[in-house]
Amino acid sequence: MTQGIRDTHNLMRCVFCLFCLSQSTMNKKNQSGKTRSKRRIYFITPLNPDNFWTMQSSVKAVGAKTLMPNNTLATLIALIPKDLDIECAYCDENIANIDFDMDCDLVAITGFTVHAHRIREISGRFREKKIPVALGGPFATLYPDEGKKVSDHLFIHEAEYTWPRFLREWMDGKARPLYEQKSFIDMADSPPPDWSRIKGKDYLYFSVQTSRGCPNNCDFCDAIRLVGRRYRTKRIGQIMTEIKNAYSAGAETIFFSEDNFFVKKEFTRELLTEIIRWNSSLTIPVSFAAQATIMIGSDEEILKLLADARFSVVFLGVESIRKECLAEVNKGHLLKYDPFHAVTRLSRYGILPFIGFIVGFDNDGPGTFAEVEEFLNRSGSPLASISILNAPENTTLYNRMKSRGRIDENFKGLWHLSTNIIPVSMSIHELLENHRSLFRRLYQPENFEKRALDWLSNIEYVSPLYKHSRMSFSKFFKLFKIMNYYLFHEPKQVRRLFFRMLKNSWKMSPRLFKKAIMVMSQYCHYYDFSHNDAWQSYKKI
Ligand code: B12
Ligand code: SF4
Repeated sequence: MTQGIRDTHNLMRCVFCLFCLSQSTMNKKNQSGKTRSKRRIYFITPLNPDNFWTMQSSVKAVGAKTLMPNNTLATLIALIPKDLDIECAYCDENIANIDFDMDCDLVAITGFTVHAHRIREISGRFREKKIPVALGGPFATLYPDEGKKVSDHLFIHEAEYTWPRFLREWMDGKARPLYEQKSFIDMADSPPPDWSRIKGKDYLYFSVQTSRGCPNNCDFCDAIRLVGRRYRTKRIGQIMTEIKNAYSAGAETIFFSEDNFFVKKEFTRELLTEIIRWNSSLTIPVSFAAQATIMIGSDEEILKLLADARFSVVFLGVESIRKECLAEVNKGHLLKYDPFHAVTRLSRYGILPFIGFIVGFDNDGPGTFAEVEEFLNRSGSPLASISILNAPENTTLYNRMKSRGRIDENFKGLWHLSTNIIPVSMSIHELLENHRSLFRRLYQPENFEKRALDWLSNIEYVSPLYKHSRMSFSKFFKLFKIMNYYLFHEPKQVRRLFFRMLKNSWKMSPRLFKKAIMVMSQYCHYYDFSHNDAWQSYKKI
């Protein structure tokens, strides 16, 4: 389906929605005294603070507004029982301003710890107007005492069962202040997200969640407190429906929204086989991205399936190349895999390893930064995210650091700029300075260029399944926009690098040209982030 047709489809859906909203059957008085036919819930995703993960430059370069739409709210909307007279208003604050005068009966907010400040502000504004607030998500679940203060209805853990129950009670005027899901839900009961309120072209990626839970137990991780250690998957048919829905809503790249995509081989193999069947039949296929541990690099069969399914990027949690660092935080499960092999194998299949490193372990030292740089150069890895070890509250790491008097009670959740751990292997100043200068060195145009060309020349397999696929008009337009971005937003040396990369990749092979564009669409984010103002204020965080 072309972007144009998809847009028309979305527009028709919007018009249809407005028509529905205007139908007045049983008019009720709402809290503001106005007359409306149905109860209205205003769903809000708070603004992301400026941080590495907003990938703002890559987003801007392709003309989108933010990285990806919120899976959570789209899931909550899909969970509204059809027999209840409820209508929805929706705001992703990363796309549009919140309408604080919205005529609504309830505000539903989601958010991570990084959103805590904004959640407080938004909730305060609506509660001042006597509009009740429902709050759920990682912040609400991990900090319930804080959550209670800023909401009227707090949701702890997953809400597939509690949200519909709440809605019925709320309609009957019997809603309670606390809804807690005590056991993990069956993923078969999580419905496909309802994307009808978003515009595909506002987003760089779409998200589809295939599983929850991770069997590992890393000391610094709060994901397992949210979703548990039992790996629970959706059914393959369910996932394929979600993928197809995302495609119809305008997705060009789908990001699998789970902490660890590769846990059970049988499941991953079956899912990838289905994706290949579907994607290779499309004239304009989609690309995929996911997060996984380096275990994925140990399986040649899965790597080929990933390439055939059209995975362009895998966020690969290497974390550290010092074994003692991994052991220190209970990441022993990674010790049996060689990160160098994982990275280079992924690259051989033309999949960009977007490597996740963490620095600031007790077993790190001033030499760590050069080791990371050497690893990336040697493995020909163009892109890596380097974060600083943090100890989120109530994790094993937090408790350990706390008992040693090494916690600076100021957890901001911005792992790329600050830490709440008082380091032992170097001073905090040394850690932050070394981290920052490593980031800068890595993304200097000439250093990046060498790694990027190495990565391209290491590619051995490009799936033949998409030989006859077409580039959509929208993709073509994006290429034009990326070019525009480099021409008008980047300094001369970066601009020149862009054109050199296009020329050199074309010379290597026209098939590598598209890969070079993909890498370059990401690089601008890394370059800009390493020169971003956020770093200027990191000492104050
Ligand atoms: C996809 C994802 C991302 C995407 C962003 C997706 C987006 N647009 O929101 C990317 C890759 C960009 C990302 C970035 C980051 N992420 Co992230 N991410 C995830 C991931 C893997 C899945 C989230 C998801 O889609 N869930 C699917 C939905 C359906 O589930 P849910 O949100 O939990 O919602 C359910 C319930 O919580 C509840 N619920 C939620 N909200 C509400 C609201 C109401 C009113 C109700 C009733 C119920 C309810 O109902 C839902 C259905 O059960 C989670 C891991 C995880 N296991 O959850 C981490 C996770 C949420 N991320 C995390 C972190 C730390 C980050 C970063 C800060 C990373 C960093 N270190 O710098 C950045 C911040 C980005 C930013 N927003 O600025 C942490 C959050 C921990 C915390 N204490 O807040 C998690 C848990 C991962 C972890 N390892 O700890 N992330
Ligand atoms: S592998 Fe990732 S999601 Fe799993 S426990 Fe470790 S940090 Fe958390």
